[in-house]
Amino acid sequence: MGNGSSLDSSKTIYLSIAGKTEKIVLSRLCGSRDIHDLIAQAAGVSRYSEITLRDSDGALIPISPSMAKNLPSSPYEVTTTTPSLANAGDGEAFKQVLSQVTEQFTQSPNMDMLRVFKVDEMKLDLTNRINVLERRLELEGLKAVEIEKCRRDISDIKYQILNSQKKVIDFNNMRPMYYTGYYSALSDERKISLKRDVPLYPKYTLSQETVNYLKQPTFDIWDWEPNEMLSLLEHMYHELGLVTEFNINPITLKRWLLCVQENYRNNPFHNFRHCFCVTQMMYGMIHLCKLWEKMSREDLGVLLTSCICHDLDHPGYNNTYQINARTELAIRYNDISPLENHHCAVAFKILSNPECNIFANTDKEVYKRIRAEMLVLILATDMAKHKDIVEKLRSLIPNFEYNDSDNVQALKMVLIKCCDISNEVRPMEVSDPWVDCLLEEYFNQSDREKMEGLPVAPFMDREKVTKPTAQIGFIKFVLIPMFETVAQLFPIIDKTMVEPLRIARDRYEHMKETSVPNTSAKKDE
Ligand code: 0WF
Ligand code: ZN
Repeated sequence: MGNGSSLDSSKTIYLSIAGKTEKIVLSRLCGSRDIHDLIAQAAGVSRYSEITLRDSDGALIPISPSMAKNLPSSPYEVTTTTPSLANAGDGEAFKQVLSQVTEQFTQSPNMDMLRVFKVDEMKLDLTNRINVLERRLELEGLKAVEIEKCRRDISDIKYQILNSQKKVIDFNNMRPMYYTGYYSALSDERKISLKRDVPLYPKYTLSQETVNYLKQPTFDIWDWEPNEMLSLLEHMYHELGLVTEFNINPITLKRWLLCVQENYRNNPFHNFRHCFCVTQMMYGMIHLCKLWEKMSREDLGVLLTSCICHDLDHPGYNNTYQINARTELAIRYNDISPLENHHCAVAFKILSNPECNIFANTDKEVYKRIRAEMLVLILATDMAKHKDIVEKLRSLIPNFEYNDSDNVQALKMVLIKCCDISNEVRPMEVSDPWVDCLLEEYFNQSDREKMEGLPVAPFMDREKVTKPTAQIGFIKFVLIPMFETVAQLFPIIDKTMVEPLRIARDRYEHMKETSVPNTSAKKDE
């Protein structure tokens, strides 16, 4: 165990860090960057810090594998400089951001116990998110453009936290804190790299009861943890015969699902649970309508896969925001369905990785068809096209032909749209929290729009919208007419989906009539 003998594979260097002597052991394989990182670690600073070493005479010691060994009695003096947030994704700078935003909470004078509890929860959440970003910066090393993206993500988190302060007041007791997924807000390149591998995704044995329940629109999507949702999605592919149809390697299916999950962000609404919810509703509709009697397995695969991918990497701010704020997405897609185009792009980026490509074993022509169909279906989820898409199907119904691919495509477009906005079809206990989640996301957006001087839609404005007002018009004029159209082709939909919508509409109307507006309550006092 010599210190740097030529026969040794390691070399010990002594450092003086803030008056304390520390030692690092360098393997023969260490490069300059590794040594730099080791010193940074010993000094407790980010790897992006600049580090200077000097010997006892004050001479600079270059950090390199050939740096001279030293003795504990003459350690190298370490000085570090932390780059600013503007030019690097430094851990210290992130911590500054964290302390700034957490200060906002502690300065509030009227904090009751519940609020303190919720604020602590949110602080923890913020800390976790920042840790994830920090860890990625540390582990992966980022290019300037990625650091910039991370900075924007942190700014997004700041907005969310600032707005959640109001949320605590608005949404106390309205919904339990659900785990909404893994926070991922990284650049396109790193998004597709899978962070967890398949062995980390446990195998669940699904009971017959669960398997049957999964086919119902009444399925409680809140009951399941992220890994369980993955297993349920995996089950759907096997059960519908899609694994056989597309000759999917079962491990690839698992990997793909994991990768998809990691590419949903932890938004209040547009998160992996929403993806699961939409896909489960599609699975339910496939069974309710016995769609395999009318469509090919390939169609079913396209429907299910489009649902799973339809909101990939949703940033939590809608197309109107993207366009008005002139975001990168709006610029990239020339204001044309920027989000939906992005969801498609991320979906096919994931599939471009052979390890995650569930369609890798299909013929070129089949893949081409699947891709074209998925693009059509995911793009159809842009609500700006709602009227045209529903009217198109309505016009085809009198002469509907299942062997006409244009007719079937029009139906598939409406089916994915139905599933995407179908929360109110579900029992009240299941649908109700979704409204809170969506309003939370909307309020985040409108608060941001106000701060940035952008136009604000009234249905997103916390000063103007209530749950009944948000839902009544949406159920009456958007949901019921669309589901009634589908019910013309599949009468079972009337009892199983339209009827629950009518009940939800009546419930919200009753809620509206019986709720006392805040302003009049104040006047009466
Ligand atoms: C809150 C309400 C609303 N309610 C829902 O149940 C639901 C499901 N999906 N979505 C929903 N929106 C949206 C997520 C992204 C697109 C669709 N919104 C609808 C809005 C308030 O009010 C209206 C009502 C009619 C027409 C336009 C907006
Ligand atoms: Zn969606």
